[in-house]
Amino acid sequence: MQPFSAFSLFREGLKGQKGWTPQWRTPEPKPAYDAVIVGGGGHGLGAAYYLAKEHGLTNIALLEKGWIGGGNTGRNTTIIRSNYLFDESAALYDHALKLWEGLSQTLNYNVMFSQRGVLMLAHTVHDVQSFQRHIHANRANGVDNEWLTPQAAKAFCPPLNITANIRYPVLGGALQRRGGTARHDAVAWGYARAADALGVDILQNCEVVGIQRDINGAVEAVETTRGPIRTKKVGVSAAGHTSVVLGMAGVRLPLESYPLQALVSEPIKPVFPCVVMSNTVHAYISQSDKGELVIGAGTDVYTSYTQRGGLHINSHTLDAVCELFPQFRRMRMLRNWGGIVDVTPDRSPIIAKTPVPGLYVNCGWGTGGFKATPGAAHLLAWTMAKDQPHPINAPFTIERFRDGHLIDEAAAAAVAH
Ligand code: FAD
Ligand code: PYC
Repeated sequence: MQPFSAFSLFREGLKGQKGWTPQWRTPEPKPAYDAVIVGGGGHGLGAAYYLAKEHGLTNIALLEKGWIGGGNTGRNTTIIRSNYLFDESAALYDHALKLWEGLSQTLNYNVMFSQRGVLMLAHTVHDVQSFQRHIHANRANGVDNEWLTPQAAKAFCPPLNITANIRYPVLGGALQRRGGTARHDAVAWGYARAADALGVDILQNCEVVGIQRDINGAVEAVETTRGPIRTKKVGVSAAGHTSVVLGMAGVRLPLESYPLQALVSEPIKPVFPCVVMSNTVHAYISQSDKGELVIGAGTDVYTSYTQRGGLHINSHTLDAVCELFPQFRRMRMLRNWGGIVDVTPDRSPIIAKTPVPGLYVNCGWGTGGFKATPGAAHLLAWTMAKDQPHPINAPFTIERFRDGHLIDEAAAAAVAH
């Protein structure tokens, strides 16, 4: 309520008279930033970078509640591939893979992208048929993928056990040679350094705790643990916590958050030349440049926001790894950890405008968004800058869950959901 005075009555009385301008009124405060990104993982940092680099919006703040790269970006097993079944997904993930191919040059920072090949093992007739379907669909979309016999799989990955009398014998595998790994936290640092050089303000230890909307419902500010920040454009890229942040603006999303775990062995000399994934026995493994075997486990069966998970999940994964690679039985685990992934009903992401003007979201990458980092970032920046999606992310809307236009990629995901 405005204070009531003779002066305010006089001012109100003048209103409506022709040519009157309320010069003495406090002008609406200017937004402090042209855009704010919530979340300092690879996706958020990359979006800030592309907004500045490709769309000329350099007055940007990126707000991270912890430290940059401390979320899933620094916790994942770094597998990069684009061998997805449906046209929409293949286009999305291959867009990302093409950006990965030039990323170290683009950022002038070595993200250690290594195209050592991703081999997905088939253990049942169903696996064989499903992977061959993927191979045909991928090739039709211009995405590389090829079938390997068990012998060819072993030649590609010598530690692989292809004896026929094991519980889940290897019947062959689908190999994407352009797939591989990258150094996960270097991706966060590379984007952060490049964004910073373009003038982006990166604020760590700055949690977003509210989103303010104006009288028309559009975004006008974010509230943070370090005070309010005025802005008319907010992009949320807060994996695992997206529904919490979007809830601050009254937007409900069909997301569930689960812990997903990984672990590494003690470091050893190079023994493992590629990435191997097996849905059926549930194991995925590669070797980092530091020498550790990087092993991914499954999601917990309960929703949770804890950055750890049940120990039995790791123990099942280790059983599977030891069946496929018996020589690793004597290895010791160095450390394990978890991250929180948010999952949509069709296991495909959302990169879209929201019903709130000025609010954009990138989420729902579940267990597989590291590979998408440059692509997701690039498309979120595009969508924010132009207030409309790029043709590649146009199908990945929130409304698809209402309208039934699902992109049901569950079959292509390589980890249990
Ligand atoms: P994050 O890196 O999690 O960044 C989001 C940031 O938002 C966090 O830093 C968080 O602190 C911040 N935040 C949250 N709430 C707020 C708030 N209110 N205010 C401010 N900041 C906030 N994907 C693959 O493609 N290949 C893999 O091999 C793979 N393996 C995985 C293994 C594990 C164990 C896990 C956990 C995930 C794996 N993923 C994998 C998935 C992948 O890690 C994620 O999809 C991807 O890293 C998401 O990146 P991001 O930048 O969106 O999220
Ligand atoms: O999506 O490829 C993937 C993946 C591997 C491990 C976790 N996600």
